[in-house]
Amino acid sequence: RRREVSLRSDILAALRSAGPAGASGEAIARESGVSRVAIAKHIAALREIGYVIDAHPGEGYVLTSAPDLVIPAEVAPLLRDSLWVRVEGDVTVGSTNDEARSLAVAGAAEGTVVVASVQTAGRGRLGRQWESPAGGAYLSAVLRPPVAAIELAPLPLVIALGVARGLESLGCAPRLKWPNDVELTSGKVAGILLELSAQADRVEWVVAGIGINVASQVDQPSAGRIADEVADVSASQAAASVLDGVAAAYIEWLDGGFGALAAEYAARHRLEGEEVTVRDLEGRKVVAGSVRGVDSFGRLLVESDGRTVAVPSGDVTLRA
Ligand code: BT5
Repeated sequence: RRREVSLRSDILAALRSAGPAGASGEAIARESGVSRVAIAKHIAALREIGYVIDAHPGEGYVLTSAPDLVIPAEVAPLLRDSLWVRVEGDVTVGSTNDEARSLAVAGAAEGTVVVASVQTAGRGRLGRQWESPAGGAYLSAVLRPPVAAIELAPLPLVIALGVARGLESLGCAPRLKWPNDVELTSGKVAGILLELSAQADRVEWVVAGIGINVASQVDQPSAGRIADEVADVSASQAAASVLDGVAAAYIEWLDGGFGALAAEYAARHRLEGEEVTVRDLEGRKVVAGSVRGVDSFGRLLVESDGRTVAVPSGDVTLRA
């Protein structure tokens, strides 16, 4: 399967570098060490998912147009960080988190990623729905942090910061809303869903799911998208940039704890000084007051009646 992904990305690279001159099936076959029949089979599969590949007798294959797909063959060659060891996925997937979870349970290594262009059953937290139309990037990464479950508390913030770094490398100016919302001026541009399995003293796996609105039209009043801020960002490039941002933030957190990232998180935190109400995930009010930052454990500091409360998790709303 991994061989298939790299073969398909080799074929796309050969077609792209040949341009209008075209690349012969024979030359591609020779270079990638497979048969011409295998190349023809992959060309047919690429056509099926929207690549327009002309075949000119005597000259070979010419790629005349390519869809902007978030598939392994497009994303894998763009990834820079060595954390990413394996890329799975397809044009359309139910939920990349479900796929990544199955891979994790089956023993997939840290750094395995599942990518998709469309999800038919994209999930948010607490059984909420994540709208996942074409034009977005849907990603789930298998992580195996060598820590106890209790140490995972700041991980949502670490992932959010990594997503923000990736978006910055694309030219966006993201803001963070504790704990793990990533916003642009137009609204929420990315959602993060962490799922995990742990023993008391040891985390077995974490699946970090990330949905990014690249150029997608989402039917949500509070949704933003990259295309409103930066022109001509491909969904596959957005996927790779975000994954590389996440890898770097994750490694820095493993090495230095959230303390090493706290200042960078704070600099992008848009709740600083705001009057907020924090509720737990069942909707019960935890505290209301003004935000005084995020501590080195990733807890939100809220000043209320002259004392400061450190909140480990919850949902924040701004008070009018
Ligand atoms: C999240 O949930 O923000 C986490 C979303 C994680 C999605 C990724 S995609 C890859 C991976 N595979 C999955 O199946 N999931 C992950 P939450 O904080 O509960 O926010 C969900 C709420 O955001 C919904 O109830 C809507 O109000 C809103 N929403 C839904 N789709 C949206 C979108 N595309 N953009 C912005 N907001 C959206």
